[in-house]
Amino acid sequence: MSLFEERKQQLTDRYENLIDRRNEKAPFGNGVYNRYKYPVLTAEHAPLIWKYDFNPDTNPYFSERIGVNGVFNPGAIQLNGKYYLVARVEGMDRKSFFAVAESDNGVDGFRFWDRPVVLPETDEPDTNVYDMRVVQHEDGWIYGLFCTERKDPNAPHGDLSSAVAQCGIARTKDLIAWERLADLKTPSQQQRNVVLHPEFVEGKYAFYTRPQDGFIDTGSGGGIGWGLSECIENAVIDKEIIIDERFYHTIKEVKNGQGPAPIKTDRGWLHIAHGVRNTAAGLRYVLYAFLSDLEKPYEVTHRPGGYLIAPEGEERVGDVSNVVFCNGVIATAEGDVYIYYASSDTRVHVAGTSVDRLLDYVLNTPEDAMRSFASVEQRIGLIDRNLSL
Ligand code: M1P
Repeated sequence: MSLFEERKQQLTDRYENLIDRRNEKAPFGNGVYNRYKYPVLTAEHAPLIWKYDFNPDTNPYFSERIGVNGVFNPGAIQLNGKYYLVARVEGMDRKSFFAVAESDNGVDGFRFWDRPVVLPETDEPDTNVYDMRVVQHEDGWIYGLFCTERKDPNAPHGDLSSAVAQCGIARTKDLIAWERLADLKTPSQQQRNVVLHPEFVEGKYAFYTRPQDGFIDTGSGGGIGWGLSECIENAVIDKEIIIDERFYHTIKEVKNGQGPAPIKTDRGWLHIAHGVRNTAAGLRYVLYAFLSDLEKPYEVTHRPGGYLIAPEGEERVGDVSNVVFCNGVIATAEGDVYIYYASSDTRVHVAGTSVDRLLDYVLNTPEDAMRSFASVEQRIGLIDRNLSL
């Protein structure tokens, strides 16, 4: 057997074993959710035909030609009983693109479709696109809202890092053919983590936003915002309000952002978001949850204190360490919930829970007490109630 054939066979076997590997719930858990043992998507899940030239004449060593660096931050949707992740795939050239991976059960067997998403550009080409929030809107379209990043045209000469982030919008019926719409316009200089609410509010398209002054720093951007637009084809938000503020000495002191579109429940809209604080070792990203009013999704009714998911074990290490990030969740008709979260901008994991368990969490977890003394009082209250049983 030639070197080409031998390597091709070995790599194909390894790839198929990875895709076929069954996942299993990690033991214990905290009662709110269960992590699964294996990541559901990694760079190794990228199909070999994306990376290798399969022609022995032009690739006698069966060498990788166009590598993949990471697979993370996927949007998620269930269609016709199948589970789809629209993942952020980052090539070794640092460019991200979107690709759809499909699974029968939502926890393992995710296999990428042969071709990545071909996302049309606007008149102003994107340098980089990432973090798509996929939402089935009541208007009948599936929308993908994502960050489009371009070099800052006003950056001083020699500054090659300043960039402008805005919200790109595309829509599809089948995750295959995507129509690109105009980028969202808002009062803020920059936007990231923009999410479309699945229903009209006051007859308008409703958006969760994250205004920010700079590309990395939110600056005066106060937290998760909210705004309405008359139309989606040329969406414009004239008035942006902050509905979930970031706060001193909390898990969302430096910045925060809406995760996926919220889940509709009979008690309100269930949100998963990320919060960021600074440390001597750099930024730390965790996930948190909150509940908002059914009729007025911009009014937060319950804010459990602290985080829902923080990076653990191997999740803590990667290209951007100490990060968990979620922009994809699937709530099934049976009430099961799959939270797809990426760790350290490198790989994708799943945690399983249910609408009931998440509601129990948001309704019964006390709010952040904001001070050590009050926090001890909160905990002693719990201890005393337990000791008196
Ligand atoms: O590197 C961590 C995350 O940083 C950004 O999120 P945010 O704008 O909230 O800081 C995004 O680039 C995200 O993709 C990334 O995971």
